[in-house]
Amino acid sequence: MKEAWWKEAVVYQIYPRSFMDTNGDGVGDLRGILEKLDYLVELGVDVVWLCPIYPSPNDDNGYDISDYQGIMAEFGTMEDFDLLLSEMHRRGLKLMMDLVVNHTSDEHPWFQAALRDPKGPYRDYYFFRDGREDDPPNNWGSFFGFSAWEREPGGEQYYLHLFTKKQPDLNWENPAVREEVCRLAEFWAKKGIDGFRMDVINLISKTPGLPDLPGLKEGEIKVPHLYCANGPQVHEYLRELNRRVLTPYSLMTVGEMIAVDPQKARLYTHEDREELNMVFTFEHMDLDAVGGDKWKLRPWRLDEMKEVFGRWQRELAEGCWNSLYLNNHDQPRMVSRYGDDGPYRVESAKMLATFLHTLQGTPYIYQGEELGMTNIRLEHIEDYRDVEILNHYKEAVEVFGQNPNEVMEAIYTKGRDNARTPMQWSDQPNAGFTTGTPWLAVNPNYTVINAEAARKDPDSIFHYYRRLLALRKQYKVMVYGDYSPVCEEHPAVWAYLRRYQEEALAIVLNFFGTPAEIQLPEGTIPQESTVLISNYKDFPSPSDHLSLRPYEAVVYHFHL
Ligand code: ISL
Ligand code: CA
Repeated sequence: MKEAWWKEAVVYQIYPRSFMDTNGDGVGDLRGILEKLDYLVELGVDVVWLCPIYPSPNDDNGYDISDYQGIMAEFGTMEDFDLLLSEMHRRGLKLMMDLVVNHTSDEHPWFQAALRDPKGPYRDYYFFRDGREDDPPNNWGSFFGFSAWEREPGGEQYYLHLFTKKQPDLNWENPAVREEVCRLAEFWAKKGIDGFRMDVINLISKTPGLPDLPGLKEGEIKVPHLYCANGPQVHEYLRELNRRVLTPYSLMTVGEMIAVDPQKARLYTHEDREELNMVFTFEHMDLDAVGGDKWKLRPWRLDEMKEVFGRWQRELAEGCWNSLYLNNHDQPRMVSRYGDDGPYRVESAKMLATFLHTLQGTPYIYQGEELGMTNIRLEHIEDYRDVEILNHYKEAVEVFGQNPNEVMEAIYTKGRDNARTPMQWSDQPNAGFTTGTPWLAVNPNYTVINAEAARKDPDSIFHYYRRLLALRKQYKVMVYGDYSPVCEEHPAVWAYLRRYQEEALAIVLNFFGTPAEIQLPEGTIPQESTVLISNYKDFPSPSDHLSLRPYEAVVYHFHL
């Protein structure tokens, strides 16, 4: 096992729009992040990943970029950015920027030039194709509903957009596009940033010819994973970027990847291949969806979670590395989804934290997770801001005639705005996030769930995270240890061992709100073990037979 700083790091993800507003316009900003750096230091994280902060029409909140080398006016200026970066470095924090280069905004000068001049050099930066009669060029659907093709304004052709129609896909087959990407990545690298989180980066190589998906009915459309994910040239493109920018500037990288399994992830992350450090998988995120359709709800199952995590832990153990997350700006709140956001909110949030921070990989904390922030239910569809939610509602209700109440239920469970409500800093109006009107509703539970209260309470989820992060610094086994499950078939308890050099951990987690008993093989947890952390005031002493309370989590440590 090769040791590396980014394997030992814990990353904190900031959604700048919702983090902290300092000028009362209801939108978070860079000065707000600056104000809260000491909070992050107190928590003990090492790296901050900033969701996009570049100029953007905000059709998809910054994931539609119109200038890759500027700062969104709402968020501040380049001076603010430079100050933020140097203040981060002064505190020992590293900065990871979001690199969104599968697509640009339709308001990006490249796309505007492509529209203006169909014969000019920018046309081939994108995918423009003729339609078929009155239909789009093929049967591909966008990730956000409706066709992946839009007729160009005032022109004859269609352009491809795997996300919203304001996010035209870049054509990476064009060497000029790859050149631009290297240049803009290098612009930030030269400023001294420490890494990139790469948005849907395995979609950059499309199957040549953009063929129709097989097996669809006349007029039917579908997201074309088969022809847009892990395409023929993706590794070549990533290696080029790695050779020219990532390695020369020693950047930490994580690629967000739709439709990867561990075998594919090995190709992206193996240390000898010089592509990326790690990927964000979706396999565990898909376990409460029917057929990969996030809006078709089904309950997640512990056995399936164990199977997915176990497989990733095992398959990436040699020469590769995992990222570990249970929520982000695209996913519902972890405590609402996998724990209990009612009576056992605190216990279950701590249990889930224990889980993530005791697996092999680099953990990612999404803002507010350390407070146990929860999902939200807003009464009217008009109260929502996320383009994915709004498009889905429109398509589901208007095109497919689904029952609006059922559609709203799915939005309450899965919608991205669950994660995007403003950070809850205090019990002051608007949770201390803004003195103005927040761009998205604040969760009314801020009076109880907020950073100020959490910092004062030694038993809070916040302080539990601090302890977990401190333990990772102290015990290498927590970072590098291998993963071996124990009693994998247990219906309620997730138990596993980690071993590294002379040290071992035994982790036992009750994933449900009812008491659970577990009989471990003899000697699994030796008598002389000590407890590193647990989420109740007392804990079961080392034994092969454990009785666990609801959502109880215990980490035992012993020497081999
Ligand atoms: O949000 C999702 C879960 O349903 C996905 O469909 C999501 O769009 C996918 O995870 C890709 O996400 C990334 O790229 C999108 C952007 O909207 C997301 O915020 C970003 O994380 C397009 O840039
Ligand atoms: Ca602001």
